[in-house]
Amino acid sequence: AEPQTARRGVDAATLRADILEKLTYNVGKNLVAANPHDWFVATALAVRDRILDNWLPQTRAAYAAHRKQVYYLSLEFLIGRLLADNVSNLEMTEAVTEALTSLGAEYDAVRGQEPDAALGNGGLGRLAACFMESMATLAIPAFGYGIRYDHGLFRQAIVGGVQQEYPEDWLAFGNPWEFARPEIAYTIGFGGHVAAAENADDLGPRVWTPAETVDAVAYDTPVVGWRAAQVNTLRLWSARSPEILRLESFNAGDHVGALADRVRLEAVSKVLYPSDETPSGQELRLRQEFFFASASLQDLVKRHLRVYDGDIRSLPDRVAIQLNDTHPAISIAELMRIMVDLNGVPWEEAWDLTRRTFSYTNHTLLPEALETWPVPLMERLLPRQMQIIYMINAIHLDEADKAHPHDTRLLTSISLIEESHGRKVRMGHLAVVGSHHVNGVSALHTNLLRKTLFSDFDMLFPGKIVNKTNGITFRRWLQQCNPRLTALLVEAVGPEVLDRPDVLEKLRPLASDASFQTRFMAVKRANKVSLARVIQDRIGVRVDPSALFDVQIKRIHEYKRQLLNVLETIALYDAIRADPMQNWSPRVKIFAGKAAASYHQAKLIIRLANDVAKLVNNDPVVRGRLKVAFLPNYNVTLAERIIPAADLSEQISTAGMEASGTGNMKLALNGALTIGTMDGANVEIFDRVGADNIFIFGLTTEDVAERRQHGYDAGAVIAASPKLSQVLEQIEGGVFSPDDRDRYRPITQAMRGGDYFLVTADFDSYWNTQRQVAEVWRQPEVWAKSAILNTANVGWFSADRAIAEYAKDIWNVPVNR
Ligand code: DL6
Repeated sequence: AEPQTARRGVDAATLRADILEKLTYNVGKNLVAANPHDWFVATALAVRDRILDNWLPQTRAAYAAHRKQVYYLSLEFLIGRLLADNVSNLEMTEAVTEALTSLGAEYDAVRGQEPDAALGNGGLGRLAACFMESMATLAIPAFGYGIRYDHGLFRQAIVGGVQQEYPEDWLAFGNPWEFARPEIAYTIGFGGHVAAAENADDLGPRVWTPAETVDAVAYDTPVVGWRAAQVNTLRLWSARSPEILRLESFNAGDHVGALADRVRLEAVSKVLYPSDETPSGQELRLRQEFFFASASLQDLVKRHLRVYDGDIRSLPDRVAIQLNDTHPAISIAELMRIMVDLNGVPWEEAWDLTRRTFSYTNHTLLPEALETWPVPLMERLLPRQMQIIYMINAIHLDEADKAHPHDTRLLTSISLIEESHGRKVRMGHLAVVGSHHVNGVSALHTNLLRKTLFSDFDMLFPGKIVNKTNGITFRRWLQQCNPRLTALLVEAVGPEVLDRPDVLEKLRPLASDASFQTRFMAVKRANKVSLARVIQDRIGVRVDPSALFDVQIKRIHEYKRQLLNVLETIALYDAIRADPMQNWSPRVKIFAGKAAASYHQAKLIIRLANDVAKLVNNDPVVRGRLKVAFLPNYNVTLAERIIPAADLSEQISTAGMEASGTGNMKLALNGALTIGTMDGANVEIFDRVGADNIFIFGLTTEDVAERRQHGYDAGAVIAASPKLSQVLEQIEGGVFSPDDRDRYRPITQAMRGGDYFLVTADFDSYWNTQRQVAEVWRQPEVWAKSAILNTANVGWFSADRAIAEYAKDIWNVPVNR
């Protein structure tokens, strides 16, 4: 047996000694010189030692016991800060707090020093982070694989109402959680040519000689499950040029040229989501996808061959690979190459093994988000993978043709190659064909997948498309972000609630209990006071914590319809000004979110929200009744401040367009009532909290389809709505942009034109429902009861439930809880 190292103590005194030691010997500072960031690093390193005590033996034990491994491939992991996550999951919060206090430091301040790791854009990336934590909690041996971007999602500043993007620099002061593994590196090829071995048939192996290569180097971050159930690994790849510099050029005086190749090759892991609007940006994106897919597959296949004595045929029994969206879908062709070309597996068998190994999650029906790659680009950059895709497609179409002869419509629809607007590879189709299961992320979304986007595949492969409604980790989105509510819940229903979300249901009878209502709303009030301070500090707007906090926090996108909310804000402003003495429910409209740098319409919506805020917040007539706050630089950390303080959760997307949403779950869990359309997971939230505890409005998915099909007449709808007409006229008249009347013309033109997102169609319904919200807000007991019932009824949206479903229905791995 291997000698065991002594496990580190987790009491405050031992931690104190260790933090001091780390400060001295790792950070190189003493007590006098230490700044708050030094304390963060020293604390993180001391905590990391405790993680290692579990991580190394558990990882080894999983291999030794031949437990099936899950590999979660994702181009995004929106991790946020890790200190509180790790400390809390190791159950060391009190000890760390005490240790730091005894050293004259404060835990909250130390936590505040950690950069927010934003290796993702939004819901998809945050889901990946929640799922990693849940897999560790359920003791499923798992690796997350992604890219270690030097620069994550841009930092957003709002200057004069306008979004400005600045590079984010999370690694500037190092990253105490990760372990660089320069010895774990794989060669990733691009371009070049392909040669057939002698006598090889169409399906036989080929020899690919890439034109250039870059190395993928591993950086490992441990992922700690709740109560340290298991520690898994997030392995992120960083690009390293095989050649450090061209010494010859350097010595000849060409200092920049000597480094040029290196800079170009290493650009692969520089930035999250480079713009894909220019041809070069697009190529870089494809390089990123192949880079991390190939590195991850080489790594996991190597591990598999080592653990299972070189038996690649057992891969599907021992390994489940989940493709998070189509970004890693090229893995399907790459695994085929690894099997056929590098391991001598015959094509048919390799294809069977591949399909039994992969499964794919679809996160969107939006056409612009469905990845396709121009065939010429693929042929140039990934020539062997493209040959494999052609072959997969030929066999796939042949089989379909045999089952459904003479159906050219079907063949065109299911082909991996789109032929109509320049030939393109459809990555979604590759993912469907190469996976044993495909899942949508809410019941509605999955039904739409089956009925629309993938209807022909659903017919060809019945049962392949399944639903796995998203979930969120309650450790971060309740226990850590809302300690006040967590303490109240533990007191009310018992500490089991920390392990079993269904225990939340015990709150139901307390929902009508006056004294519990008072305590629940006192927690909410305290959280609102904290948020009011954040708002004051960040944007200098004073808000009253007794007002209704009406929150819309998410990426800015036309389909998410922040615009609808802004238009309603203007209408409310008009109504208050017209009759200030009416019994208005004071309200604070809180917005936060980033728009893609090149998405002009979304950036214009941000500007409008800020222009409206400027006018409203400075108008004495509406003082005490309405405030508008746009909080800049929305990220995981800011979400953790806003969500516990929200009264109303805005989930108002055009029906059929939001695949699921997960912010809706976080807000409901923290006692916010939802105002929303019947879209994404709102439908399932409605089912669970009940019609009395949610505000539903607007067109249904069917209504939306019908309007779009038969031509929607926005003009007539606007004309029939005096409120909406007035709002649009005000915007057009320059009320919110006196210096530039035309500023918002693209927005009003979109409204008066086709209004694809049907903002105008839903306006009156939304307005009326907001008045119902105000009516309920005026009855504090009714509101409190609903808020409690929201928390009580959304335990099902735990990521543990979602992961348990994936484990049972898709991955075929046991869960340990
Ligand atoms: O499944 C996670 C998340 C959903 O909750 C959102 O509704 C959905 O919009 C988002 N999808 C994407 C897809 N983008 N691309 N590609 O981010 O996924």
